Amino acid sequence: MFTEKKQEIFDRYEALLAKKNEPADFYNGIFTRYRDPVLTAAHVPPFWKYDFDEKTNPFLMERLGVNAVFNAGALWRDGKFYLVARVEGMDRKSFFAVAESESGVDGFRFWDKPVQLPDVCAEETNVYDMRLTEHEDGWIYGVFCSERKDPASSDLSAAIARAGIVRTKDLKTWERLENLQTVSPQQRNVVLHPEFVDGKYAFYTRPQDGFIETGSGGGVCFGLSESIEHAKISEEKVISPRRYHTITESKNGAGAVPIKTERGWIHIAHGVRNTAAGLRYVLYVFATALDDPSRLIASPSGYFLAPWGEERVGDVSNVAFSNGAAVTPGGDVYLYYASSDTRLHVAATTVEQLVDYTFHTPQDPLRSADCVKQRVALIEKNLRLMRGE
Ligand code: BGC
Ligand code: BMA
Repeated sequence: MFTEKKQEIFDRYEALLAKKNEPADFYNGIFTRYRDPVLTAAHVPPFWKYDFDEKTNPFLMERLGVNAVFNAGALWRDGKFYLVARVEGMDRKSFFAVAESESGVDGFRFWDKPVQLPDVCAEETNVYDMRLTEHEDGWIYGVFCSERKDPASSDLSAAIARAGIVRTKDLKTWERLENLQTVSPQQRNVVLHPEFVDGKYAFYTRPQDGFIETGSGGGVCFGLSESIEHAKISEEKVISPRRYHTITESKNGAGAVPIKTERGWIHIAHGVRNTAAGLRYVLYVFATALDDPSRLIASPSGYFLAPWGEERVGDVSNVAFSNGAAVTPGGDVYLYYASSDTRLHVAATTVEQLVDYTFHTPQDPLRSADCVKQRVALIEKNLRLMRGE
């Protein structure tokens, strides 16, 4: 019974990993969605959850369950796709784990053990959302959110979020550096730019006043640091502002490491609005200049990707979130996005399509009257074409 059950657990796990993924029944010309998520709690190796010793676990119970696998940093290297996913135990704590695949859309298998970051701070309670930056200095950096309880507050859910920084050459050995220092007391969604800017390390930040509320935080910012070992930014400039009655009204934050194209750096970020049903997270795109990555040069209107169908439902429903995209030398882009803080999906596109989307999607005119004018112009053009004029 024990042996059979154990065999069944492994068979089911191997069958899941062997399952081929297919494009979903969805079209927008911008990206291809895939039918199945690329990582879920079921992709976690059984030996991370069960105790396979019949003496200590006669009922073959899960002893350390996994709740969800989502928000992942991503990298393409030497023909393979690597994800550093956020794995969340049933105890609500998350940790990082590397999964690799040949195709980028299926077959993601976790390495035998999760990442064990150097434990440098007793107060650090939770870590999540690592962005992987292959920097021109030769290191792969992981910038993630390091969270602790706010000691100054009696509210049990009051926390302080900071940007933790680690580096590695092989995703196996990780060196922990000092947390990023900024003027703002809270930082989440910090991303390291892959190139030096004026000889300095450049970061995208998201200053905020409170743990959840951005308060005076104006949006996604850009800042420079002399050092990466003691990263410190004294000036943050807003590059993608939050705006009234748009998808970024409540907050926004950098997502994937910006993608370098001939037209500019393309950023895939997230925007949040508040609703009667809670926060709604969607992904949006903007571009900054190659000669000055802090200068906004394109801002396509509205969202790029929003939760769709079953993606809408999960632990934190109505959330699409991304902190990683893998770009191949041939210009294919695999954007990894999580739905509702529960599972990880892929959207496939190309650099060429992203450039077209970014630079040819009209901007948000910010008012209904102008939006309808914008749409009627498109309709009239199409009607003329359809009439053969
Ligand atoms: C959670 C994150 C969430 C953040 C803000 C953290 O405690 O782990 O998933 O983004 O709170 O709500
Ligand atoms: C955040 C992020 C994510 C999460 C999202 C929705 O602020 O940092 O970890 O996916 O909220 O809960």
